[in-house]
Amino acid sequence: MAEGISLEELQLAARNHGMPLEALRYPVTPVGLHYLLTHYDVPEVDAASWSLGVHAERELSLGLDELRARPRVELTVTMECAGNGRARLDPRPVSQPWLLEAVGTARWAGTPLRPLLEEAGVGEGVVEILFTGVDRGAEGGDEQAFQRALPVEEALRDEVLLAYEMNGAPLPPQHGFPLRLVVPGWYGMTNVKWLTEIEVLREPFSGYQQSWSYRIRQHEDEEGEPLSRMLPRSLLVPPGIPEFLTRERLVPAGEILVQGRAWSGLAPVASVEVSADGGSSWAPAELETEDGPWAWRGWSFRWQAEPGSWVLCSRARDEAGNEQPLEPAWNLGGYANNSVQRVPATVTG
Ligand SMILES: Nc1nc2c(c(=O)[nH]1)N[C@H]1C(S)=C(S)[C@@H](COP(=O)(O)O)O[C@H]1N2
Ligand SMILES: [Mo]
Repeated sequence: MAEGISLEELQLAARNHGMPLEALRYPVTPVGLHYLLTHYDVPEVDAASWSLGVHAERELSLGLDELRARPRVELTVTMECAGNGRARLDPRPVSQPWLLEAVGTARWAGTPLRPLLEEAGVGEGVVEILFTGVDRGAEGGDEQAFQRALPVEEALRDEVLLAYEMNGAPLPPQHGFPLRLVVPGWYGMTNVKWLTEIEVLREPFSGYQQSWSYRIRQHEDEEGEPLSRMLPRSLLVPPGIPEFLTRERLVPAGEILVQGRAWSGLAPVASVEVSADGGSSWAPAELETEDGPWAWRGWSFRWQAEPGSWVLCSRARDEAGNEQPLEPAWNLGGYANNSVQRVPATVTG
């Protein structure tokens, strides 16, 4: 039997909240319901004295007004923490103990990164672009700023944004005010909040969040594979009403419209299937129209709920043929557990 959640994990969980699954109803997650993950503290940033430094062939420094005066792009983007699903692994990797709710979709507005990098001149031999946040903390025994690098060809993709607005308002403090990176399709850690420096690198970045964290590996002495794009996942709005403590569902018998959303950072969602018997038998759900290539896709399923005990599940497959597994694959950091959601429900006659 897995060990209980420690007070240290609870301390992280109380700071970094998830999106309640009933908020899957909204195609764009209201800001306060979007999940939140901050490794250190939410920093205090004074927009008037803040600037973005770009260190490439040329050195640029831009204030918020200068960034806002550049071409503006809006994108609906689903973001999921790479640790989503971690708390279900056994043994449980000790970190933020997400169950399933570390996801949200926002309407991000900002200016594309690529023209700015081109103006600064990326130069020969550059392999990665490094992004540094204002926030600092200690992790793995070292004091550091939150930093992540992207391969240069990924950083130059058209959809990568320097975002200053979320859902039509300036970024709130907890989501990265005044500026954050948004890399559609990639797991959450890529989207550096409170962004203040961008730097070209001729060697791969070896900082903590790159060479130690966010890698799939079985042992500490293994280099492992870096995490990048979100694996396919589908979640459903738990139907009926919850029992307070267990959150198991009580559902009246009859036709129930089960609704959910599905996404994959690897390819468009191709199909979603639903099971009411814990994954023994599956039937196709109906897909809604999509809101661009980077947003989750709504789906629905008409369930003829008969009295008894059921376990509702849904699973997504993407156009590249990636499908959610029924059982999780364990790794040291507890990343990318996209195994299917299980929602126990009692149907009453
Ligand atoms: N500067 C900075 N950026 C950060 C983080 C952080 O702690 N500091 N957390 C990352 C992680 S792990 C995730 S999952 C996302 C969460 O974004 P959100 O809190 O806006 O949902 O931000 C990423 N960007
Ligand atoms: Mo994350």
